[in-house]
Amino acid sequence: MGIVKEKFRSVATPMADEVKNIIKEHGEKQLDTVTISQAYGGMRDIMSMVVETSLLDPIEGIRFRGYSIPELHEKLPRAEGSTEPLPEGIFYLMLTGELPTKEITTHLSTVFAKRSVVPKHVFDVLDSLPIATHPMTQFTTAIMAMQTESLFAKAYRKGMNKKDYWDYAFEDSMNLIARLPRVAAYIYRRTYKGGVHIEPDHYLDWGANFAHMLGFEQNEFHWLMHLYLTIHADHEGGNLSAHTVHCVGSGLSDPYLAFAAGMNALAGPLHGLANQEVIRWIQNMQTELGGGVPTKEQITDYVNKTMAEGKVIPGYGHAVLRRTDPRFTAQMDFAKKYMPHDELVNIVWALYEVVPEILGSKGKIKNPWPNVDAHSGALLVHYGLVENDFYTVLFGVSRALGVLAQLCWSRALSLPLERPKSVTTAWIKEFIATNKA
Ligand code: HAX
Repeated sequence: MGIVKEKFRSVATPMADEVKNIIKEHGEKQLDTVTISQAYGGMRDIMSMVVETSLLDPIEGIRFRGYSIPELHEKLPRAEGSTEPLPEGIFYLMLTGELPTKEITTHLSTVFAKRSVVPKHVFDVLDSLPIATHPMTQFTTAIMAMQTESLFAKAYRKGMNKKDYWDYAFEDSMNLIARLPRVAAYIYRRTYKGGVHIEPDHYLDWGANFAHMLGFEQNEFHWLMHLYLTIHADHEGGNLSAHTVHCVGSGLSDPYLAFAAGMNALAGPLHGLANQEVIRWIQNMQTELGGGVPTKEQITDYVNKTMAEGKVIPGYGHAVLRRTDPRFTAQMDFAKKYMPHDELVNIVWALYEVVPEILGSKGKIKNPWPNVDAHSGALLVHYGLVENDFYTVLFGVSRALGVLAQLCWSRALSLPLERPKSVTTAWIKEFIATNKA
């Protein structure tokens, strides 16, 4: 170990123990408006942001502008023949607060199609990356390359009135949403399909055209995309990707820069990358057990082994939710309708019967129930989208709908630069000592 690294290790290791003790002994002490444990603990439960698009209840789950997922399943317009809501509809709802008519979602599909041309240099930048580059890295790189198109940045440079921020944020957001499926499909085809690309079909809606450009033509897969792109769109403002977009956008970085930052956040395995991790974890379990749907005992052993190795069980747990994620249930309902006998789907269901009890018995995990990522991969594998490294890109395309709708609101409401207060551990120790005195 180099001398600087050794020095760092020698100060950081004991401090990690010291911090654990501070939290254990003084965690509930109030530091100004929050407790010591909240200041160290990822700011859980601190109500300090206003975000219009959706609201998360720990028990009920997400509501988009007041509507739960089952309600939206009923009320949002659908494509002809589809059983699932159109993602254009949830975007309109989050942006305006009102449920759209079918005419409005059709209008939005057309608007997105018209705005969907991606400049050639974005593809050139992608083509310059090694094929093995993770698709999320390709995705954020492409979004950054597209920033040359930002109307917000151009207008700011010319000298823009504050009152016009929302207008340019809106134009950039619409263009980004329109172009992301093309970019994501390009990444998929260059990475896994030998660079054989598929031209868009502008007669299709936004989600179905995305499925088409990926290379999936079955109606059922198009409907799955409608569902997938709708339910992944937003999860109130504090989740890591939404919060990152909000935070970066608050400095008036344009929507391309802010969204790319959020996508880097989504690429973390405790957040959006969990969807790829779930499938890998299940497939490793199957390899170890020699295939088939595992028994309750086998699942228990595999969960215990994973945790003994100091790893998390992907797809389980949540920072806010305290029950089964309704986004998990929505996907389960889809699977019951279209693929009840699929083996991987049945493994996901077997895990759902067993894992919460095991995690609950550990005593420290606040939410032992499955989240959105526990189910999504199995549905994609069923239709042949087996390249799990790509799954978080699908999530990212959907997440654009929520975070960019909110970015328009943030500029319309003139929300200021985000700048919370931080303190040091030395400051906290002094605070505790002074408080005792
Ligand atoms: N497996 C094993 N241990 C878990 C766990 C899981 N699924 N979930 C929580 N824990 C552990 C935590 O690591 C923590 O351990 P330490 O005290 O040793 O640090 C302890 O239980 C308490 O954690 P918590 O308060 O219950 O959960 P957090 O709010 O800190 O974390 C996470 C929430 C989602 C990050 C966590 O549950 C997790 O790591 N889950 C697995 C990864 C995952 O599925 N992420 C996707 C979440 C949904 C999402 O954002 N999708 O994009």
